[in-house]
Amino acid sequence: MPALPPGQRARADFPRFGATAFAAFQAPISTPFTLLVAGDIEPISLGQDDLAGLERRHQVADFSCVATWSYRGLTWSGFRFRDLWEQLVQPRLASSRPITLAAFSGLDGYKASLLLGDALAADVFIADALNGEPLSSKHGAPLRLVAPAHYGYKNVKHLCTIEFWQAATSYRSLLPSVMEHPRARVAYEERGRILPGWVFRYLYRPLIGHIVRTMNEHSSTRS
Ligand SMILES: Nc1nc2c(c(=O)[nH]1)N[C@H]1C(S)=C(S)[C@@H](COP(=O)(O)O)O[C@H]1N2
Ligand SMILES: [Mo]
Repeated sequence: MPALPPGQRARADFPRFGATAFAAFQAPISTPFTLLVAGDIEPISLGQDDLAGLERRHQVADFSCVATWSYRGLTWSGFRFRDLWEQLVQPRLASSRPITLAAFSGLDGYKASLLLGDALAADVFIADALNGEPLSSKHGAPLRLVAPAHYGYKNVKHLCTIEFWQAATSYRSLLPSVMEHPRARVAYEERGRILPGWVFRYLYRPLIGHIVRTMNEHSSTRS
């Protein structure tokens, strides 16, 4: 197996992780979902049938959380974000001003953004299944963004809205801006802003145990 990206350490399990403010959130499972596409475009509401018109894809990828843990070899299934953009969004764009940013929101209120160019990479998925099973509440039901080249915090779970913005200034980060790097590429250790990437290793690593425990405490009734 290739070496892990800089500053990452392999974990033996794939924990539920994230912003502890949303730890109590329980995702709806097996209810029909809608994905709202909005921003500097005519809003579109996409249902299961609209996504089902896109080619289903599978990929195996490692997952790298900014807090320095990685879990290797997850098999995701779903749709390429690029296919959604090209087939369902781009044909409806009215303005000739280019979209530069895609902002993703989860049903729990979590948000993160990617530069549109980064989101159009072939390995950026809107996934609905993990390791052959429908996504669990723990790992992002009903849909989640999967962007393996970017830290976990860009991989929004419980995805319900995608906003396409012409200017990055339309997007306000939920995280303190020092914590949300515009690109957050794992290979370049773009963990956050202002401080060099490696500094965040030492700030985040001591928090992993507490975050995993907090998430687990809320997961006893969750699949
Ligand atoms: N909706 C939502 N998505 C989220 C988060 C969150 O708190 N809420 N946390 C992010 C972070 S920091 C990480 S590391 C991953 C964790 O994904 P996992 O719970 O499947 O391990 O989800 C990301 N996406
Ligand atoms: Mo993370």
